[in-house]
Amino acid sequence: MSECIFCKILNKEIQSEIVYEDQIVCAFKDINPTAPVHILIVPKTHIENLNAVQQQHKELIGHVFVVSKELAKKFGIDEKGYRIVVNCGPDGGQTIDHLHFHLLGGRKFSWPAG
Ligand code: IU
Repeated sequence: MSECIFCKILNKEIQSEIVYEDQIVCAFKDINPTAPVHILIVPKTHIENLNAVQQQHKELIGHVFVVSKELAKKFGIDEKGYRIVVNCGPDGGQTIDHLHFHLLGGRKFSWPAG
């Protein structure tokens, strides 16, 4: 049994507020939202982070972005805009070692990132 907390969420061993799911990804509300809309889009395959992405994952990564824009529309943030964030490694702010994409919206974000 995987010790990865996101694998446990995907396997429904840990409860989460799932907003979308298919054979490739699962999307659920972040438990500690930093924006009015804060959804995590998580590949069902356990990939540690962006450094572990391989050629074979190209379709999966593309699928994540198609799902992201559909969720942006569903949650009403597509017109004003939104941000997709992938944190990688300690300096990137990654805290969960299972590749995930933050979909953030509902407020204005600053740039450059802090
Ligand atoms: P990060 O990019 O690895 O830092 O993001 C991990 C996110 O996972 C972070 O925003 C947490 O609030 C979120 N999260 C969650 O939604 N549910 C959980 O059970 C745990 C973390 I642990």
